Amino acid sequence: MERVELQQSVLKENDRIAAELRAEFGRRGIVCLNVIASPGAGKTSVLEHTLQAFVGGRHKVAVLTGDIQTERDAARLARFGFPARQITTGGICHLDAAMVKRALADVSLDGVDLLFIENVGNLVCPAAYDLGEVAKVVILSVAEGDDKPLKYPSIFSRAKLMLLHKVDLLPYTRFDLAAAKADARRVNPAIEIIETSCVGAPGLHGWLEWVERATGRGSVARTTV
Ligand SMILES: Nc1nc2c(ncn2[C@@H]2O[C@H](COP(=O)(O)OP(=O)(O)O)[C@@H](O)[C@H]2O)c(=O)[nH]1
Ligand SMILES: [Mg+2]
Repeated sequence: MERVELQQSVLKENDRIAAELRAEFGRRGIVCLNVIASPGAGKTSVLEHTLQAFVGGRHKVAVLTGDIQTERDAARLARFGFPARQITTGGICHLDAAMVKRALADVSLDGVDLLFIENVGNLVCPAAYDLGEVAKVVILSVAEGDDKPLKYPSIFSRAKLMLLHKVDLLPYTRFDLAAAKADARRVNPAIEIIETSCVGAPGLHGWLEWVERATGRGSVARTTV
């Protein structure tokens, strides 16, 4: 089989399992968000703060976290009392729907209404794999450079939301916020954009409100900054 044909058939099988997952999430009333970013952009940190914000609240959250090696992120995320499960891909640079399905076999989804999936740190491969999510969320930290939306258009064109993260670091970088937003909108005119920081202002309020809207209405209202 030609390489291209093989890739197409892998993606087709992935889409079939992702459709099963989406149907299952729909039946259970689970909003699934697939969080994608480079290594170190702040995926686990954002999810830690998010889980902390939901402790004792009306949502029952579960989280899957993908990494090539180590269970470290699951250990960080398990501290908040919600089910947290690591998927170790053993070298594969993205999560696929079959990995998510296998991991969920070990997680009780009873009552869960919000499922976060932290994808493997990578702006390229995870974009191609549907995991049954309601939305892909891309995190771009200001430490990475404002050229990323045009360099990695595939993930920015497929994401419903971009978090412009670590804005507390803006004074120490040459990151051009306006250019990054304009370029993200050039590849995806419908992308929503929220500025966030786990350290200083503006915190994660905008993101938490967005998540609330995603769960409350099952679809996500438009947010712009
Ligand atoms: N200054 C700053 N550092 C952050 C912020 N969010 C995360 N970090 C740091 O960025 C590093 C990578 O974060 P992590 O959540 O592990 O990133 P991941 O690899 O995308 O999961 C850690 O040292 C975090 O403390 C932020 O908003 N501002
Ligand atoms: Mg992480």
